[in-house]
Amino acid sequence: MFKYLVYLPPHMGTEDGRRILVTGALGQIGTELVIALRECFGNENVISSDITEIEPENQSLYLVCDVTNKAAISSIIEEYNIGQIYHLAALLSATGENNPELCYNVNMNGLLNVLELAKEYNLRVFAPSSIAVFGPDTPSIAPQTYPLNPTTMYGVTKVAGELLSDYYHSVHGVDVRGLRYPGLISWKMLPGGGTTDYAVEIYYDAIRKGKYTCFVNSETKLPMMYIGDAIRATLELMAAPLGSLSLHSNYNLGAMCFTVNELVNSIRRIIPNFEIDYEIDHRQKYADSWPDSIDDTTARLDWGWEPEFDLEATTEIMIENLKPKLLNSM
Ligand code: NAD
Ligand code: AKB
Repeated sequence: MFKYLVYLPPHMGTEDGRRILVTGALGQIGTELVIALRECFGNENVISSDITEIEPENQSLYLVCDVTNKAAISSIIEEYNIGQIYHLAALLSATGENNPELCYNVNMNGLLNVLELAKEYNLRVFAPSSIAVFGPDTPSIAPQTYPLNPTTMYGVTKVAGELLSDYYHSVHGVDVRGLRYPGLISWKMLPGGGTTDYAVEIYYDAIRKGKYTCFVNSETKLPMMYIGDAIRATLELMAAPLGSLSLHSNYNLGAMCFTVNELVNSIRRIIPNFEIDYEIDHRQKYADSWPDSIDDTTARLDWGWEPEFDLEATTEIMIENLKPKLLNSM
């Protein structure tokens, strides 16, 4: 059971009776966040949206919405009486570096549209950031406050997104909150084109083939988190009283950090014959520009953040859930 339910009883509806819109809801986080939000606030109160058309049988409370189209978001807000947006639509680091212009357009103009509409319709907003805000000059344990000099377009949009969100909070009073998520590990949906994707793909290939070819080297160490912790952190931050927050859009959020080698060893405890080899590509450079670990003291002090899943627990959950899913589909 998620801890946030302690102070968010299920199916209570939202505080102001207006609905929640999730953008980018078909992605790695959205897939699980929509389920959790519906558990908390009731199915009918959570509208999921993304840029893709989906099968008719899955269309209930799903809308196609391109976040670069402000009028499209606006008409959903009006028609469905929206009071909060969890704004997940984005291009991640690897996809973003393949198409930096599109990355800038979706990540910046999408957020600007959401914040402008939040000002107009008095909406609360969750707008996630990332460990990708940090650059190669950051110490290996990234402090909460440090000069942000990212070297990817994705990182540039995340830094600018934090600043833009803080601007809308301080100048227009918009209640916008965000977390610097680490790389997220989940089994319901594959990640959508990031650098930390190896930490998910490895479990899929360990189960399907007993072998994984990794695109970053064995000593690559990054901050990571199991999706259950990330979803709970999101809901806990959004439930925290505004007055308790010393930051808004840029909370460092940590859980665990490990090298690829350590990840391989944790998988070998369950799949002893698991093999790994390496074909390093451009994503090594992005990984090397990010910190090994992240100091999340401010999140712990302000709203009581505490992670639950370590590497061993994550590996157990991943293999336990992926095994039936993958082996049944082979
Ligand atoms: P994802 O790539 O899995 O999902 C993003 C979704 O956005 C996709 O379903 C995609 O179709 C959609 N999208 C793309 N362009 C769109 C547009 N123009 N309009 C509407 N939808 C569009 O990403 P995710 O992992 O779910 O990430 C969600 C948020 O969390 C992003 O802001 C990301 O930067 C942040 N984040 C994720 C991670 C992670 O490891 N997953 C880590 C740090 C931060
Ligand atoms: C990526 O690798 O791009 C994301 C992130 C850490 O923001 N998973």
